[in-house]
Amino acid sequence: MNVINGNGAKIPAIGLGTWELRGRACARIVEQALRLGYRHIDTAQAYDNEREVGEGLRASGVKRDEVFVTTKIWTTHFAPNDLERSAKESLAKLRLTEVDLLLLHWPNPQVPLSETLGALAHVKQQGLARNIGVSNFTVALIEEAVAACPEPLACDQVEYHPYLDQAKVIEACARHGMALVAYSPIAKGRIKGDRALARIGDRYRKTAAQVCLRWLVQQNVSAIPRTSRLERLQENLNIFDFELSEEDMREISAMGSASGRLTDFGFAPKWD
Ligand code: 1BO
Repeated sequence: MNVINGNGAKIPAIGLGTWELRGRACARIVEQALRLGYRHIDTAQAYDNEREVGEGLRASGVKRDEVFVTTKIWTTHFAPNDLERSAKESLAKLRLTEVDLLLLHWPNPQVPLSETLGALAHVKQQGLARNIGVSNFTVALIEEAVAACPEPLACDQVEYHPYLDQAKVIEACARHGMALVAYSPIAKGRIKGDRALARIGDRYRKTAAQVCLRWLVQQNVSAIPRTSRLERLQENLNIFDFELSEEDMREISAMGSASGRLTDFGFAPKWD
């Protein structure tokens, strides 16, 4: 599988997102994904499924060091001592000795960012996370984080799909050697009915969702589509045997705007 490099972290280009997957269904889809060839699983404390992600990982029989596992610390655990304690709690739930990537899930202006990043770096220095990074950070927050963090940041994980223009965040990540990881990469399923993407896909015998994922990967973005269906798992993985033309890439990029965001909360930062 292709990998995306984020300050030395080798992040598989396609991963399984697990937001809103719970219980047995979550464990089963993680197991199936790994059996199909996925090598990147994304979870978070807030998803309430770290235990099941760990179960799926063990049930798959795939060796631990072949899988890239990401989890994220929730914002209420950003005070330094609490961050370390809650990272250990995540590892206990996953039944892992370390994760491949540990992220701050959302910015939290209530706790000084430098203190939170110091604690995150310390977790890495103890060997509990191979890489660290951030999620839902704007350009200004990326700049602040890079300046304050004693360790390199591997990525910013943000919502990104053809309907949302993220050019500024992509540029900031590239400037600092960070990867961009895209959540909701097929816009919560809306891409599947997109006629322009389906028309492009016809030329390559690919679906609209495959065109969309390919468009992300060709920009050096890692994408973590979520699905609970086996046939979709396979579809989302079959994007490495074709290449979109520059014209197709441009046409898809032109679909994005600032108003295409699907995930927003009262506690979100002021987006770029
Ligand atoms: C609250 C979850 C957003 C995507 O990780």
